Amino acid sequence: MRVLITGSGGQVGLELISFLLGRDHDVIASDVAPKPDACTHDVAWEHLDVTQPDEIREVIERVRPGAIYHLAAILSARGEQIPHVTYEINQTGTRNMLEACRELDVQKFIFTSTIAAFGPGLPDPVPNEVSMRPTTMYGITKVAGELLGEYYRQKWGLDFRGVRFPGLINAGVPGGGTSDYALHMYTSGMKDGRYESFCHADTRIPLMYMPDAIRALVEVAEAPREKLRRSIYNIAAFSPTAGQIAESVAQAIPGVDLTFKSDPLRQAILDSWPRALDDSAAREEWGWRPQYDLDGMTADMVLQVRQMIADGRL
Ligand code: AKB
Repeated sequence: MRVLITGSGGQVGLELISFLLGRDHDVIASDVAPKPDACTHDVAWEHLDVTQPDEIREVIERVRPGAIYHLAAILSARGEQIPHVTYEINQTGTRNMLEACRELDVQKFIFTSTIAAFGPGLPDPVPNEVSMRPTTMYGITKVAGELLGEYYRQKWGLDFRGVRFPGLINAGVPGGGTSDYALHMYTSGMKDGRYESFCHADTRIPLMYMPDAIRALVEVAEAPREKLRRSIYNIAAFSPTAGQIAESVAQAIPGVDLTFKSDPLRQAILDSWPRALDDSAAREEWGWRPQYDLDGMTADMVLQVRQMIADGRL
């Protein structure tokens, strides 16, 4: 099946392209930005601004995807700097994409939601279905995207499905998230020998290594519809404190200097998110299982980041 990916140049998009091409999918990448050097694949790359309905229709009519992975979004920390732009891209952009699918008869829409869609004061771990009252523009637009997609599914039969990602870690350049402190402990820790996290050492949020996240997204996309009793699934891997991540990194990179200095704005965002997610629905309905724990991720990250530094990519 031909798949169209929006927001292909981001942290998730570049990894999703590699994964899908490796499985012989017919992939059309798209982004508002040109193909970045980090994308070394020979993949079709369309200019696509999700705030522009005419442009969306033109691309979809031409490439005729059977499914769309909708990744285009501004993340939480960046989103608080530019909330109005975030609303346009995340909220209006998602509506535009869903509407184009309805008009042009695209069958399947895969949505990436997030732990940021939840708000404070919830049970630990947070169940799949719970009252969602996020405090960031990013979180608000992701809840709205979940609800809107569900509406298109019920009213017009669009096969809408997706996952709520934890904070994602990979050997790459992050894009404005509040969970990025975890990634920087590895990348800056190895490149510069030090990193000061912008949160307290006891900050704890759900995290996941990117290979698990990409596999989850493709597994939910390809699960038989009759197995799915809902549209959006919590997925979980591990929930270490920031201090525990620092310990894991320090064991793998002796001498690295990892310190903590909380930034009030980003700390407040992190404190509003779940400590852990209950992913039993994903496990039961489509067999989700993470493969990486914290130390497994650290072992692989160290190899990946070392290679990036050696190649001059970091
Ligand atoms: C962010 O930090 O905004 C994202 C997320 C948790 O969705 N990584």
